Amino acid sequence: MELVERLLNGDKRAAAKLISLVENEDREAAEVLRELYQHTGNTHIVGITGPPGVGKSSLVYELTKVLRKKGKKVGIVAIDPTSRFTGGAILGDRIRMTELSTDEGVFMRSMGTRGHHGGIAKATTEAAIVLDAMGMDVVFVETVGAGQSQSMIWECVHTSILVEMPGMGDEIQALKAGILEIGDIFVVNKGDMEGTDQLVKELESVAEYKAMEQEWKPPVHVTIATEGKGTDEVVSSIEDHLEYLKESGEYQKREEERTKGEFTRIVQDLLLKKAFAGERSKKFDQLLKEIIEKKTDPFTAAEKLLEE
Ligand SMILES: Nc1nc2c(ncn2[C@@H]2O[C@H](COP(=O)(O)OP(=O)(O)OP(=O)(O)O)[C@@H](O)[C@H]2O)c(=O)[nH]1
Ligand SMILES: [Mg+2]
Repeated sequence: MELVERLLNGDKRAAAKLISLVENEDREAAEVLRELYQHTGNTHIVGITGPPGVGKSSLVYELTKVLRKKGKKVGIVAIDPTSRFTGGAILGDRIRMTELSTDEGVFMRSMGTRGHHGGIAKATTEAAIVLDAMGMDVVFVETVGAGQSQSMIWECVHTSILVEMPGMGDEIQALKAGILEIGDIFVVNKGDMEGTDQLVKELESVAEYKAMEQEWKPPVHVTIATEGKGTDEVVSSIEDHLEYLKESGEYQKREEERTKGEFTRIVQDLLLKKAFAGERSKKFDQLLKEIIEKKTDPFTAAEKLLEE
């Protein structure tokens, strides 16, 4: 396929087109991903998550600038769990996108998930395949952290960065309450705001706690993304983390987990498609009617649907 050829040569327009195909679940998409898969495995996938408005996009923009100075090629995917055309922050993203879009070594893209089940994981994985095949050294995946979706992203990346800002006490409570597995690097952005020191202390205690269970102790960084402050240090930690992953054998483990998640999702997708394909879609409607009329229950009906 010509598009694939062009992508493998680093053509950004081809990348944009291919991601659209994938995003729209175009018929060609599966074929494209199949072809690209063998060209993947060289990208460092870095997830950036945190509450709305903490400065994730601003931070990614600055981190990208630092990486570009080091000669690294960077892919950026902002994944919006709801509608990607709403909200003021998107406008900001757009402006930055135009600034970066003239750089041949940067590819930036927003993706919607249309509320699909597992949409974030799917979008992340598929965009990463395209950008990896394209030869990007680092791919940032920005997602808004909100409970479930926040933890899902960790399964699809090598390194995860949790961004917080001062004055978000509830978030830390949530961290302490049990989502401790997330975050290889902690960033307190908006370090120009009051409450920074307190938040750093709290995150450091979370990091200490994590260090009791694992070899890697998450570093805590303070940044002011809007002024490009503290971003060199974050980039160093991103590089350190990759080195740690590779030296400890953890990289291989994460790749296996990532692959397992990906494979599982593809099988689920396929099963779901099959459940609704052809004659089955009629059978589905018929069974649904029976469930509604209380002639059967959804558990029995589901088994019946997938029987043959
Ligand atoms: N004071 C201050 N403001 C910042 C800093 N970083 C970002 N901002 C501002 O915070 C607002 C949100 O920044 P974004 O980078 O869009 O934040 P985001 O986390 O990507 O937001 P969503 O994608 O909507 O969740 C913008 O108005 C930024 O200019 C900072 O370090 N200090
Ligand atoms: Mg953003």
